[in-house]
Amino acid sequence: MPATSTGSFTLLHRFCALVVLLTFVHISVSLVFYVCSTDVSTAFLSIPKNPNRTVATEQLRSAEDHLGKELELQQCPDTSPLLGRGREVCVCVCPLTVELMCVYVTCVSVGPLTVEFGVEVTLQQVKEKNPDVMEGGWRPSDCVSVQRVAILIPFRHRDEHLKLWLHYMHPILQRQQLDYRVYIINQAGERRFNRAKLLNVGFTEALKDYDYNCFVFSDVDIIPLDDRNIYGCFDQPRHLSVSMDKFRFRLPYKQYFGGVSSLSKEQFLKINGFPNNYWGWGGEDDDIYNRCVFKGMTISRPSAQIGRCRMIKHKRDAKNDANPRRHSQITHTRETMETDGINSLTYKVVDIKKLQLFTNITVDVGQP
Ligand code: UDH
Ligand code: MN
Repeated sequence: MPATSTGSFTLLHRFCALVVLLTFVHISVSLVFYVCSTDVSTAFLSIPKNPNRTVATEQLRSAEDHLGKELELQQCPDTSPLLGRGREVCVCVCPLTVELMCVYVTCVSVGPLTVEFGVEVTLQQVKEKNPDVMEGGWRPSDCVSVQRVAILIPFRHRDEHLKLWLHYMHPILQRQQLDYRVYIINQAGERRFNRAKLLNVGFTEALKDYDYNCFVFSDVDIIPLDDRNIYGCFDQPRHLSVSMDKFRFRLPYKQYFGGVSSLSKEQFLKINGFPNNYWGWGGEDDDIYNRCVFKGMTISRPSAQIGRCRMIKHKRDAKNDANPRRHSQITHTRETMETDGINSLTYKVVDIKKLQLFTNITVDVGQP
């Protein structure tokens, strides 16, 4: 080959290599810009794990019949894409603010949900802010939630706390894409309070309304600080209020199961529900913990970070003094759980009111 044609071939070869290199750089830069302009947490973390699974509930079937057309909604994603936003922020880092040098992405946590208890809220305001909440709850309209949750709150004379609870919780529960309803189980009269028995009543009464497969048991004064703390059910009974301000964001003791917990219908029935014989404050949560362990289950918990929550500061209520029998009672759970529980529950419903933000069940649970 003549020397001149070898020279032009080398030149052409170099030119082509340069074009390929420039193309590669162009694609890489475009890719980086694309990633940076996307909400990274949404793009990478929220992809449904089960996009092809579909479920048709009875409600959907009747809607189908009614409309006379095929209607099939997908199951909601395992992880709601609406959670955790505003806290985990991913930004593109461009050294010397030169955009072309924008080479890596960093994610920073910008703090928990703001939960303040000094605020004045009215039920009217909560209704206006949650127009889609009806009959005490909500369900997603664009997917079918596998979690059909009854949220049960033992209650008496805590109206101020209830307003705050509804104000903070309705938006969170909707973002969690739960099919849920809230039940306030209000103890009638002024006799000694019985938290666990009220929750047994809530379980029984809620099941008359709907085919719930999950039950969340929550004190009226506890609010989570992270919406990724799912108010649903898991493979094992779940303790949700694991990291409370009142206990300096730690578990007070390893077996602690108080505050907010959840059990599937199956798990609840396996332990014969909750004890009915803990009158006054304390011990019933330890008894429920014992029941779970004696039936071969373990306690599932969110991380200390996700499980952060706050309790409204308050004094001990009237007729809810510490139960002096509690220490002795929890040593006998193994025997008592078989005969004291959902299988021995008796009560009298005084009144049921189906309101927009919750269902109120007033009940006479008797006395010790
Ligand atoms: N509850 C009521 N009304 C009552 C008693 C209890 O609604 O009269 C419900 C309510 O949902 C409450 C839950 O039962 O959140 C548990 O009761 P609690 O809040 O009294 O329990 P806690 O573990 O006990 O918060 C703290 C005792 C107060 C000690 C004060 C010391 N500073
Ligand atoms: Mn409390």
